[in-house]
Amino acid sequence: MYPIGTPLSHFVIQEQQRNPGATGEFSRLLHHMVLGAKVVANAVGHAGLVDVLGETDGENASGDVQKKLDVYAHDRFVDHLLHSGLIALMGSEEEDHAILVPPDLEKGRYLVTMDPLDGSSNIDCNVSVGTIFSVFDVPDNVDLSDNPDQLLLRKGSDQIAAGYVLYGPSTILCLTTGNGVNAFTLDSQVGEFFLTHPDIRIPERGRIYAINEGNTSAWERWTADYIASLKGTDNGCGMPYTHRYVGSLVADAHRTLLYGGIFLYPGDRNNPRGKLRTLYEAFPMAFLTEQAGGAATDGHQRILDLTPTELHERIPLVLGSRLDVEDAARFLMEAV
Ligand code: P6P
Repeated sequence: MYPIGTPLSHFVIQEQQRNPGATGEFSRLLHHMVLGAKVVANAVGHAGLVDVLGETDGENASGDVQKKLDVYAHDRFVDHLLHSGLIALMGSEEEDHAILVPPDLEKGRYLVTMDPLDGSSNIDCNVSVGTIFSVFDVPDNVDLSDNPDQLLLRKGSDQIAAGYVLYGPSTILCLTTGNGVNAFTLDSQVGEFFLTHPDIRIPERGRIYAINEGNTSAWERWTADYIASLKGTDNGCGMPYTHRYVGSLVADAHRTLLYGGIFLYPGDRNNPRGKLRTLYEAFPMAFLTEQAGGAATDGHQRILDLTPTELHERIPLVLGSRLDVEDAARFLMEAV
């Protein structure tokens, strides 16, 4: 375990040295991702002062109205990552199709999928928002120009790294490369992230549940019964859970990772596939949660065992403390 205060740059190099075959390319990729995060953190922090609030007249592939900061964040991350010379292809919530590396830029071996700014409905009222990303190795012997969207449709367990940046009271980068989860806090005066949450382990059970109660009337029976159990004493804690819901996946997932409990965005009668996207929301959050000792399913199956069939596919998401996710699964199985 690394000592609190370890600079991210030291952590990345020392992790690289732990992997004999490491070429240093992933370390360089992370550097470009982190540079994008610092630039976006600065913009988010000044959103009220410069003209990046409000909506554009565009929509993304999922039909969400694009906020100016959505597009700004997308443009910054795409620019920094494509100029790294380490990218084969990118996928973004803000782009209908795979993003190809322009012919004048060097290509690399990594696929990056991301939600450049998640929670954008919260931006204009100064509630925490975040960036979510996954990294995959490009498969061998593929023609990147041959159906690039299809190349991004990887299995969740193929991720080699995943992380999020939470733009909140402080800016926190939470990262896994498959050897546990570590979180770093940005010292904006120094311009560097420093380790503040080494080796995060999610409690085996928590006492907080997060779900949009506004969807109660559309919930499937199992969801209604499970949530009702959390409000009473007939549950794993023997007492009522607390409800917390930010409406920004990164904020809700970060709290769940640190405090334990469960986050649910299940399918319901209005939206059988729920709302969250498989590739750049569920996959990275599932990888991080499992690496911290928790669990993540679509209600039935382990998220990381799944492979999306289209770039912006939606999926129900249940993630958090292992025992809480198991309890929810029992309600679902009993309802089948
Ligand atoms: P609802 C934000 O728009 C987002 O994509 C996630 O960050 C968040 O978990 C979810 O949607 C909130 O959706 O329907 O509860 O507002």
